[in-house]
Amino acid sequence: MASNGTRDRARAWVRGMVAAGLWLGAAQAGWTQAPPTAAEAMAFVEAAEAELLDLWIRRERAGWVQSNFITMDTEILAAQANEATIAATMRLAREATRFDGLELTPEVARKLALVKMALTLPAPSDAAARAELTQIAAELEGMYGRGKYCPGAGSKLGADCLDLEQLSNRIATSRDPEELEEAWRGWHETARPMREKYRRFVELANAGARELGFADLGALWRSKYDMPPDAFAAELDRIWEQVRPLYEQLHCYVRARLVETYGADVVDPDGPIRADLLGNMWAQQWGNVYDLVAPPGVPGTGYDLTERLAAAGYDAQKMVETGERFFTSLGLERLPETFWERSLFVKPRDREVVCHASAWSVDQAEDLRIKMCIEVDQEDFDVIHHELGHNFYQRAHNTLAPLFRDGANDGFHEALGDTIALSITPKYLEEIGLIEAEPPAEADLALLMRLALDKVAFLPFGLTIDKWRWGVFSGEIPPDRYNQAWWDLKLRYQGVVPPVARGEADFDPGAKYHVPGNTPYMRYFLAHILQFQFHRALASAAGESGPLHRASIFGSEAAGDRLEKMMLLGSSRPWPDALEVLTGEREMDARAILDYFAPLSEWLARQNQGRVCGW
Ligand code: X8Z
Ligand code: ZN
Repeated sequence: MASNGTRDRARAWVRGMVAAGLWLGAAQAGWTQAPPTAAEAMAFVEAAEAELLDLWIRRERAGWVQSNFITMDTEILAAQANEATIAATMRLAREATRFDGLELTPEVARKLALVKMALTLPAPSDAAARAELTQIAAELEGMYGRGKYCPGAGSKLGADCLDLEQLSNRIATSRDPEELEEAWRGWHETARPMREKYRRFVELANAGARELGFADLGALWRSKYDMPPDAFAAELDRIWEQVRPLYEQLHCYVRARLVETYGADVVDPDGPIRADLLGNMWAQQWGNVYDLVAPPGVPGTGYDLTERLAAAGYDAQKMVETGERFFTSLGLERLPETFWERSLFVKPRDREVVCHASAWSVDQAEDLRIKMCIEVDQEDFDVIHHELGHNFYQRAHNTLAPLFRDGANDGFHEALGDTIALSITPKYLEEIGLIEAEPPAEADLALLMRLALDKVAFLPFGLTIDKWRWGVFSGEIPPDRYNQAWWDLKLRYQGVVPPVARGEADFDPGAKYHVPGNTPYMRYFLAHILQFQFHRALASAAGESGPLHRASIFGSEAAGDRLEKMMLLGSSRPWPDALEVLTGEREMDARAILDYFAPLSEWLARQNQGRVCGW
């Protein structure tokens, strides 16, 4: 019998192995058997893929029903399906370490690596803790989807309770600072009850990440980019520094114009901008205030796409059909009939749904759908192309082995549809009869400004969400500083401030879908850089030689071929390979977006002469 000391040491060793994710128990680990072989690794991967595929499909079905019909029961069912997937993936990730150091084919090696970082939400192996975590995750998403603000007596927002779509419409169109402030505050109040749940969520998810051998959940998220996690973080900072001067010029100009509209009492001419004045609930895209900041003294774009869509009698269905037609014009197959039967295009009146737009590949093969509460406006016309981009990408990579049914990285997936939307140029709108004639060359500035308000303004926003989450996951941002740290980041990167005082009873991060929805966000920052690289390459493949903001790849099978070749790689290769197939380049590079906006950038610098920019 072993002495107490020996037993303690043995227990400590086992605990260490468990913590490092290396302890499988003697039988499972094949302790008593010969060392693992490459053939076993291949068999393991094959079995793992079959098991995961089945679990993913169950999870997608439960998730689809949950988001389309928010009730207590659907939340529980979705949580259970999620839990089963997480438990199996955690087990497979640990088992995969058995083959570490073996000489394997690149395909098997990549699949083993992908299994180890497949989860966005890892969970502790303790069954009760895992169930608690998935239940919280489902509840948080449900709380977001159900969120409503009920104004008090005498409110400018009226007497009825308002959902996010209604409040967002106020933020987009109202020019009354009091009304804007109330719509902003009202929505942000809905997130307060999420705070404690989120704190617990972080605790449990981190425990799961540690069981997989990661320092915390943020480290797991950063490991998915075919480079060391620290190198990825450094890459983001490098790209941000490339685009920061352009953003600061835009901020400076927009601020000056907002002072003209609202006065120096509302907008500090030298300071940050109030976040509710920029036309979007999160100040993430500013296109809705184009009318306030349009370049003066030069021809405008000559059209307002929202008005044109309405005037031409577009409804949700026609907007999606038009989007699909863009993709088929590139030579891609039409979406299956089931897409039209099973998608959700319009917000139902009789039940609660998660309106935040998403694209689904329910059976991980042909059953593609989008879920969206479409409104007939320019923003949703863009979002439709974004979501369809996911579906077309999914259909292409769903022909691969299950572990490769994904984007080259998540930024690629987010960039694809946006790339197509960059081709919604005047030339294209004329072609499909939404405008009568292309505006003259002098309207370029207006066109570039309209797009910069969405794409350039987004860049610092895209960075801050996960800068915040990475800090939260690592513990650098403790729960009693959640909200303060959030606004510190918004101020530093975006130069925006909340319209009303905030405190630690608030939980403003929860007012943005991806936080309660646990969707990593750096993908959108990457996408905003990549889509300009993609657009430049595809426009060239399509033989477009003019300025890129006038180029459209509509109807170009050459561009479609190039795109499809990239999509068909799924996640089977490191992303630089996929980037090379599409663009001939192997690095993410902000030059493309900077070149695209170069004429605007020069103009902004001239306008801002004599102004003190920054905040
Ligand atoms: O969440 C989305 C898509 C769904 S994947 C609608 N986007 C980000 C957001 O809305 O915050 C697209 C752009 C950024
Ligand atoms: Zn997306």
